[in-house]
Amino acid sequence: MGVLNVTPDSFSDGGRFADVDAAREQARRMIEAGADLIDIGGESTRPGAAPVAAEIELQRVLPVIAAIREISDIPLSIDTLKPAVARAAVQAGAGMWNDVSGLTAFPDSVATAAALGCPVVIMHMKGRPATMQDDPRYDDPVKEVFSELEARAHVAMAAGVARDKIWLDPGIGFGKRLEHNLAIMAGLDRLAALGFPVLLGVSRKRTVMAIDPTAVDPRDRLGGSLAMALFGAAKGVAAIRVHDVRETVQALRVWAALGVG
Ligand code: HH2
Repeated sequence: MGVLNVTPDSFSDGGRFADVDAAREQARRMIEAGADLIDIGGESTRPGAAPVAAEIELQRVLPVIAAIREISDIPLSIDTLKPAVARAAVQAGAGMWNDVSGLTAFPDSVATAAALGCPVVIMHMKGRPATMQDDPRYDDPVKEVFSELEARAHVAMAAGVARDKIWLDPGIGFGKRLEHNLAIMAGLDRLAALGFPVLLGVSRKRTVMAIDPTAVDPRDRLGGSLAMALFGAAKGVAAIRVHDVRETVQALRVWAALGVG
C-alpha cells in the first residue's frame, strides 16, 4: 500500500503532494514501482496534529481520487476518521476505508462502514493524535491492543460489516512508546492468527528514530522501515503501508526469492 498524503503537514512528506498534478505523478510512480493499492489521506494524524474540517479534507482528496482514476484503476483507500469523507471518497472511486480510529471517532462510523460495504481497516489508536504520545501506558500492550481490535471487529460485524471486509492494523506509533511498538511487532503473528488480514504501517515512523537517534529526518528512516516491513511480512501481515514503494517491493521480492517469504 503506497501512501499519498495530500496534506500540508504530514510528518513524513507534508506538502510535497498537496497539488493535484504532483499527487497524480506520485501515484504514477508508486504504481510503476509495484504498489497494489494507494492510500490517500487529507488529514495528518501525526502526534500533535490538529484536526481538519471535513470540507477541507474533501477539497484535498476528491480531486486527487479523480486525477488518479484518469491514469489507473488501481484500488484506492481513503485514510480518514470522518464518515462523511469516507462516503464521498467511495462515491468518487475509492474502494476501501482506512480509519485510524478503528470506527470510534464518530457515532455513525460503524453504521457508515456497514452501509458502504467496502473493505475497512480498523486500526488501534490509544487516545487521539493531538495527545496520544503524551504518556501512553499499558499493562500488556500485545494483549490489550489485539483484544481491543478483535472487539472492534465484532462490533463492526454486529452492525452489519461483513467479516471478509474487515482488516486489522495494530497502529504502530499511535499512543505507543518504543517498547510497546516492539512488543506488538513481535506479536504480529498472534494478530494475524485472529483470521483477519493485517495491515502494518511502520514506514518512516519515530520508532526507527527511537532506535537510531540520528534519523531525525523521516526520509533518513528507510533502512529501519525496510527492516520492520520484512519482519512484518515474516509474521504474516497481508499488506504494508509505505512511502518508499520501490524500495519496499524490491526488499520483499529479494526476501521472497531467498526462500524465506
Ligand atoms: N499511519 C499513518 C497514517 N495512517 N493508517 C493505518 N492504517 N496504519 C498506519 O500505521 C497509519 C495510517 C501515519 O503516517 P503518515 O500518513 O505518513 O503521516 P501523517 O499521519 O502525518 O499524514
